[in-house]
Amino acid sequence: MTGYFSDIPKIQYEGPESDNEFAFRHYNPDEVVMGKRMEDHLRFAVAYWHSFAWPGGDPFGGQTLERPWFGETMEHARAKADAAFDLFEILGAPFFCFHDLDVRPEGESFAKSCANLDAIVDIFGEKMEATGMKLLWGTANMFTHRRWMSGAATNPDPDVFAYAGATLKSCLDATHKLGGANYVMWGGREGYETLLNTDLTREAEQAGRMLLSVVDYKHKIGFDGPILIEPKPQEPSKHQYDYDVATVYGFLKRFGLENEVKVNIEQGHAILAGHSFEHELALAASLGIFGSIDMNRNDYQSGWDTDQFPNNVPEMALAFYEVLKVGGYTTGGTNFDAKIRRQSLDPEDLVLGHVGGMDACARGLKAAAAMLEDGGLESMRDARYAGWEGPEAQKMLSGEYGLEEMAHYVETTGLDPQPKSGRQERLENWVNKFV
Ligand code: XUL
Ligand code: CO
Repeated sequence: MTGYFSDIPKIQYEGPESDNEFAFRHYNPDEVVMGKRMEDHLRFAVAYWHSFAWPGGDPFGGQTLERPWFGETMEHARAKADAAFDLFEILGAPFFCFHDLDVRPEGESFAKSCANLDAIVDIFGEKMEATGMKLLWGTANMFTHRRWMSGAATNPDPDVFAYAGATLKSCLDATHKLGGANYVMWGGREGYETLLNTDLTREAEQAGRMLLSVVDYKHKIGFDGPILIEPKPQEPSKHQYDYDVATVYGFLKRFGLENEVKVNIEQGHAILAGHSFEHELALAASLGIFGSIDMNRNDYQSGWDTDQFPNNVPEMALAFYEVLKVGGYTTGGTNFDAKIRRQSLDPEDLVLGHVGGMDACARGLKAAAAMLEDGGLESMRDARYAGWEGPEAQKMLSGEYGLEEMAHYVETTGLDPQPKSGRQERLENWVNKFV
């Protein structure tokens, strides 16, 4: 331990009755849920940016947090890595995630920035070897520096497009070298502020071309994790192109990438897009593109991305219900793209934010497993669609019956369909038995 977290013990599972705030009450890594250890189900990851690089700013005020590793030198970056791996160890989270900019200082040139990243990657490699930590995903920050203000791949300036390609290459290389399980692309500036200066057609072609190049390069270097796109409707762009799961799927189909690229779904982004989290998860599962989760709660009133640690167990239960239904994560995991509040100044706050989030997810997972094992929801849903098993229904579905045949069927049988209850209250009460 380097000192920053040295007063904080390693968090252990003590069970629901424990009064120890530095203990898990529900997250018990070895407990078996539906045939799999909880740790292997949940695959928790700590996000480097919020926990180690975020200074506590909001749209109206700057830095509130003070950390000994804040600063733009390699020495600071090494101290940050030491503190980060201390936190990983305290939490016992098996994975972490990072952007290039979170972990290394920006150099005076692109080559210098790459050299800084390489040096940190070597340090990460040693620390991962020593601790058993794994990388859930790496990514490029192509939204903070002013060069990205008009987009990265969708920039009107081809030089920025080139710089984005070079940046993506360096971050894919770093992720590959560290054995990352996935590579994420979130395009915060891939969108626009005003249509008055924006050529939508060109920008979509550019985004598609860049994604094709990323997929080509991934195969070339033998990176076998999936590329994940993280949808978000807006912020910082007024309109972001990767609006939601449905929009991303349309984009992937357009460029023939629907079998190559999946999605990283963030709870808060789903809310901003006007969806429920479980809608986005269920849709991704249904389209065969579910990849991973950024598990941070959004404030329902604020209208912007508050990135809070999850603590709403019923919401977690419905989310993990979808995850379990699709067979669980493969390469994906539960990344806390979550930050403490800007008034939460102490090292304990950072630890307890994660502890609470991990416990909320564990409770959600256990409730979801109990719901699935009970099977009540699925049988009630199946019953609702049971009519589709009938011979005429099958002919309509297969296309054997077109509109004329349907008209003939209705006329000859004198059909008069009667509405049936959707039973929502009954279903909500059923869910409440488990949470
Ligand atoms: C921004 C966001 C990002 C991505 C990675 O809202 O969620 O942190 O997860 O770039
Ligand atoms: Co995110």
